[in-house]
Amino acid sequence: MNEVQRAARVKSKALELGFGSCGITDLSPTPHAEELTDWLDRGLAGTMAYMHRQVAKRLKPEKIVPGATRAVLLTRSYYNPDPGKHDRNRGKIAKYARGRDYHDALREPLQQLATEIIRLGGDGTTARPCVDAGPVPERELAQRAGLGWIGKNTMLIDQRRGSFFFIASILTNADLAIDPAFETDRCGTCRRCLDACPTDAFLDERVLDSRRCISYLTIEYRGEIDDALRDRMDGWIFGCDICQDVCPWNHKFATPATDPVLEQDPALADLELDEIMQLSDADFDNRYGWTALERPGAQGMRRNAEIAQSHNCGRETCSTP
Ligand code: B12
Ligand code: SF4
Ligand code: SF4
Repeated sequence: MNEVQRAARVKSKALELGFGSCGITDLSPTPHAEELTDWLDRGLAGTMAYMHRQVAKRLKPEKIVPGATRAVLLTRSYYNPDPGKHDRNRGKIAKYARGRDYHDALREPLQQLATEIIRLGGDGTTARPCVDAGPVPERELAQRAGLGWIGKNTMLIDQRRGSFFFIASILTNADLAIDPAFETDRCGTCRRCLDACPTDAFLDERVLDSRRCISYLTIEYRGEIDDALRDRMDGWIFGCDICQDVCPWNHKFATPATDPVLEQDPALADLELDEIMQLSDADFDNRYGWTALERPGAQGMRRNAEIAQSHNCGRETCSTP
């Protein structure tokens, strides 16, 4: 079997395992080193110290797994429409977090694909799966592997499916043919995402100040949130989907996922604020420990719920009645 045939087998196995798309690229240094180092130097990663620690590997992805020469990039949709009008006694949860934690859910299908790559590669083949854990520059490698372009909202967008999907990767030394990069920018003159962000977190097209992003504030940031931002958090208590919800590519092409691996619980689309504020740490863990809400934990979610309860932004773009 040659490298082209092996790559074709890997892709058909990926689709069989429920991934929405699969592309292959090499691990040469990023051509966007400046974007990453500028972003870090300007402090736009906020308190995410791991982004600073991982910089050498993100710039040179060949350093992540010794001997690896290829990255197999995969996407998996989690899109499900929101449940109608938002009730201001409830806090909104981003679509990706309305089910089992995706790090756990995707482990099994990724491991199965890694096993297939090892089988196809033969003796001495290694294959290490990763999803949003570790220094893999996932969006950039996915764009290089032909899976989509980087939108002005910094998301990887697939012209057939929009952007509501996870990206995962497998780094391997198997000899696999690589795909052409997706070079076209399909955002055109649109700037809906930039205009819709309630906290003005985009400093420019494709430049996000995490310190202003609701996703960062509700999930990653541990301290007190500035008054100026609290009033603009639009009822979100975990993550934020606004810059994807307004994107025409999602309007046209995002279709509900029917994936048993990422099955969603509609009750997790929004949570009663009073209830979150009253839950003990142990009750919170029992109820939500299996979801991505575990990252901010009970304490972080109580803080977020309290902010949502006092929410009164009055902005035109605010979707909370
Ligand atoms: C840190 C991080 C965050 C931070 C910072 C986000 C950011 N925009 O950088 C915070 C906490 C804010 C965040 C929020 C979210 N995140 Co996040 N996050 C990450 C993480 C761990 C690293 C991203 C990163 O490297 N940022 C640094 C900046 C500088 O990199 P970048 O914007 O990706 O830009 C790179 C390339 O795009 C390229 N580049 C820059 N300009 C250009 C221009 C062109 C033309 C090209 C080709 C390339 C290019 O160079 C950069 C350097 O590599 C990745 C997982 C991973 N391991 O990579 C997930 C990841 C990006 N997040 C993801 C998701 C789902 C989200 C949220 C939607 C969650 C939510 N609903 O709340 C939001 C979206 C907010 C947004 N608009 O980005 C998904 C994105 C899937 C997709 N379709 O793109 C990822 C890939 C996780 C995953 N495995 O699925 N996230
Ligand atoms: S996720 Fe929300 S807060 Fe963050 S950049 Fe997008 S619209 Fe702005
Ligand atoms: S909303 Fe418009 S500018 Fe933003 S990512 Fe989508 S197409 Fe691009």
